[in-house]
Amino acid sequence: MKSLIIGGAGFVGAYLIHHLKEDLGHEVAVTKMPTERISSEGVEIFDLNILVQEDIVQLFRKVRPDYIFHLAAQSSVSVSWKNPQLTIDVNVKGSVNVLETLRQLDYKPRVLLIGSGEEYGHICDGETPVGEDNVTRPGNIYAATKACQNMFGKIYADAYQLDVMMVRAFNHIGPNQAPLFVVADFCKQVAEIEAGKKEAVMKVGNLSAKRDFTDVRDVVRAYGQLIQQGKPGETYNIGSGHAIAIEDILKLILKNTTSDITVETDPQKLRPVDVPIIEADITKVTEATGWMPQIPLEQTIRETLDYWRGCV
Ligand code: A2R
Ligand code: GDD
Repeated sequence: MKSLIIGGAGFVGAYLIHHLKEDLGHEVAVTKMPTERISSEGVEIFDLNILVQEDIVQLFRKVRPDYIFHLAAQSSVSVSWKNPQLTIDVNVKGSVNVLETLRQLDYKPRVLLIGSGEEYGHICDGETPVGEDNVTRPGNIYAATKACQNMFGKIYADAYQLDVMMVRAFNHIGPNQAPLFVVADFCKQVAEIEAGKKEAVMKVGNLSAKRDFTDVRDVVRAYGQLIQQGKPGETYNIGSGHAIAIEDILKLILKNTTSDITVETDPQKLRPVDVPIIEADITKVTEATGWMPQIPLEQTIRETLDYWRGCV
């Protein structure tokens, strides 16, 4: 089997490359932005900006993958508030470029579009854990772009009989994630404090939000199963099924250090809107594939902290 990962130089890409090559024995091709580097051996690497549709057409004709994982995105909620245009360009126009290219092909790959648990947004009382058929009420620009991508995926799958499946991935974490995201951010700060490179003050944003965290290695296993067993036009939640307050995430991280750290809110880290809770109902993916997350949150946090201790 030949897999193509679009946007393979990011956080998830590295884990997905490893899973597809080592666990599933796939031949793997990946795309990266011209400015990025990928260190994986034994994969074909192509430069691709998904805003240039003609380049996607040429790439798909050349690689002819059986499976396509569309990971490329502006992936940060916080950046989406600061740069809505870029987020909309990459996440909406870029995804439509991919779908338009699929429509024109003379072969039919199976495709996974990576969306987000953020698409559900303002979840009402009684709606958690949230299932795929729940109304989506995006609460930020990133979430709205991913909800659009989901709708376009469904429209193209139905209208042109494309084998396109959509996932809504909830928060995924692990070593090597950019410190734009909460667990990597907090772990990096602890490592810097321990190394004497930062005063013992942890700068935080909104600690009351509850989010659903899964280890990135579990997430890529779900992608590997869904690309084979998912049903075209369907959406699947991927998460742990349990939301945890960011305050409790912070406590779990601080349990792993002997440094005496005080916690301070940084107003710059607060968002114009931060929905109170996002928690996944994962029944559908479990029934479709048998997938369940396996790696405990405490282990992921320990390994992420150790990763940052090795970096600072
Ligand atoms: O922005 P960069 O230079 O870091 O590159 C990112 C890449 N990307 C693009 N690729 C092709 N054409 C574009 N116009 C374009 N803009 C950005 O997509 C990066 O290498 C990759 C996304 O990786 P990360 O930001 O590390 O996201 P992560 O955590 O791997 O998430 C994968 C997917 C995304 O669709 C998220 O929205 C979703 O899972 O949660
Ligand atoms: N980044 C960050 N930094 N977030 C903080 C901080 C901080 O210092 N303090 C509190 N938070 C809160 C945020 O306000 C949010 O409620 C929560 O921690 C998680 O924030 P992020 O880790 O930045 O992730 P996200 O939920 O906005 O988005 C991630 O998960 C989505 C799926 O739910 C990303 O991985 C998206 O790409 C993904 O789609």
